[in-house]
Amino acid sequence: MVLSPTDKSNVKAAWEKVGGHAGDYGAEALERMFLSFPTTKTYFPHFDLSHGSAQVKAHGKKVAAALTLAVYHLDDLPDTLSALSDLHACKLRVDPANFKLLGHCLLVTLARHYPGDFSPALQASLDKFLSHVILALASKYR
Ligand code: HEG
Repeated sequence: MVLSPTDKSNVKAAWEKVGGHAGDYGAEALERMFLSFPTTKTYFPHFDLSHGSAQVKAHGKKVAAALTLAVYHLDDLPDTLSALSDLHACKLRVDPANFKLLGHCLLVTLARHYPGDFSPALQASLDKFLSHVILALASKYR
């Protein structure tokens, strides 16, 4: 599975539209993940996970910043996300199955905020992008 030139331009255009909302959408995706897939909460025992939590907002910004970096390094994702993969694999010990759950929640969040843009073709491009990010994040697990 490779990102075609169309996928790349779809992803870049969508992320440009997200612009300064990236942190908020990251936090919304996290809230959706915690509510829809409660086992993911076990990795955040030290967080206040209630609606509007400052910790979730701050974490949403960090996740969004990593995704922004990824959008600018679409041809180089494993290297770009190598340290983050190492952190999740060796230190945080997050089961990589959880990455898909957050990816799903990110898609739902974008679909909700951009219903007019969210064509099946854009969904496919974003889904491919997130799959590549997830693959890169999982790379240090073996
Ligand atoms: Mg992870 C920390 C990105 C999925 C659990 N995550 C982080 C950090 C980033 C990040 C940028 C901060 C790293 C740092 O402080 O240097 N996470 C990230 C991405 C994705 C992801 C891009 C998937 C798209 N993370 C993820 C999932 C879980 C998880 C699915 C668990 C269900 N992340 C996790 C935890 C921390 C981070 C527990 C540490 C939080 C803290 O204590 O501040």
